[in-house]
Amino acid sequence: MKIDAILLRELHLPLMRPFETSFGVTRERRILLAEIKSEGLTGWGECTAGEHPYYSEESTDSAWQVIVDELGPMLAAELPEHGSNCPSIFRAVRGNRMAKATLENAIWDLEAQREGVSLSRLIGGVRRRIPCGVSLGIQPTIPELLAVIDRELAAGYQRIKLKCKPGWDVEVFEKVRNRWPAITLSCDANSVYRLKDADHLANFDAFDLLMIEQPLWHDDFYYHAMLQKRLRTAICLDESIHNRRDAQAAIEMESCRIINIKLGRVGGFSEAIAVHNAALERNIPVWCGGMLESGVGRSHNIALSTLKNFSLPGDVSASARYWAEDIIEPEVAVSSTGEIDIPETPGRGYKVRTDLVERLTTRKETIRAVKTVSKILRPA
Ligand code: OSB
Ligand code: MG
Repeated sequence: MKIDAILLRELHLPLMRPFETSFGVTRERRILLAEIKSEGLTGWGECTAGEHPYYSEESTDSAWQVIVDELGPMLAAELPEHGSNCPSIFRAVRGNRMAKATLENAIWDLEAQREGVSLSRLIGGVRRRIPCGVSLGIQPTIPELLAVIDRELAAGYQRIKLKCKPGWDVEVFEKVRNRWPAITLSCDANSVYRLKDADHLANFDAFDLLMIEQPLWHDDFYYHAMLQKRLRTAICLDESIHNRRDAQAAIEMESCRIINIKLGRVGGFSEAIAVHNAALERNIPVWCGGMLESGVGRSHNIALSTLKNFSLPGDVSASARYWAEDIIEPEVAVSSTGEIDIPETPGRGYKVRTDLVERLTTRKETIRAVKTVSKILRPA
């Protein structure tokens, strides 16, 4: 396909509620959207980098620079036939996976539209609906958390994940389990504990958690393997897994029994599918993580979640949990049984509300093979 233009934009979207993790609080997202035009079609991608390089080394600003100066021009100079051509087009650039995924996922969207199939079908998805969970940030008080859980369970969500940190863990799990002995419950530490906390982490075993996500260092397999030997609860890796080799190594070392797959963290659909397949071959279940995406990134997550081995509920939930108004239509809705129906229309299956996107845009840049044209619309 001939790339006619790549348009990169930044949008500011306030979250319905602040989202607190062990690494900080997010109140507003700065979202980058890539719009790739080819032969009359438009493919969309979203960058999942955070506003600060806290979850990973990337940030909104680092991704902007790498896309505008490096990846965009590389892609615009090529004639990719498939989304799967992107990793080799971007090979000269090390890391910067979220920046790469922004463009690669838009090419997959374009490819699905050109083939007249849904993105789910294009990647070999087998599910017509996917099970959904929610990720609940650290709350000011335990009663407030219990009220939030009450609401999410009433909405139908199949799994509750609690962000945790020292001082917001065992006591919280105890109160939640006392109130709901049978719900599927998990936790996510975002790398806040150390191996010296192993005895403390072993206390989590009392609460029958489905998993504990990324308890130790963001770049570690070895100490997670040591920790896993001391826990009955399954460890799930998120931050540590960047590609298929990481997944293979972590599984062989028994660093985890479950893997969270995020499109941005692994660099796009090609590698996400490779990680999925590596886990499937070794009987390790996977689920789709979230990065507080707008509807564009969410629609990619929904398609990814239809692959066979996505057997656990993901952090893929309804638009209305995040945004007063999402930038897609229809918005992502979750049924009373906690499921999302997979759209069957060509591409991602959700239209982008281009007027709204245009109104929310704070900067945009058109990237061509040779030169770029920059426009600052209004100060951030
Ligand atoms: O670790 O899964 C995580 C959000 C930002 C950064 C990291 C994580 C998260 C979430 C949110 O847990 C999941 C969602 O999008 O609802
Ligand atoms: Mg996580």
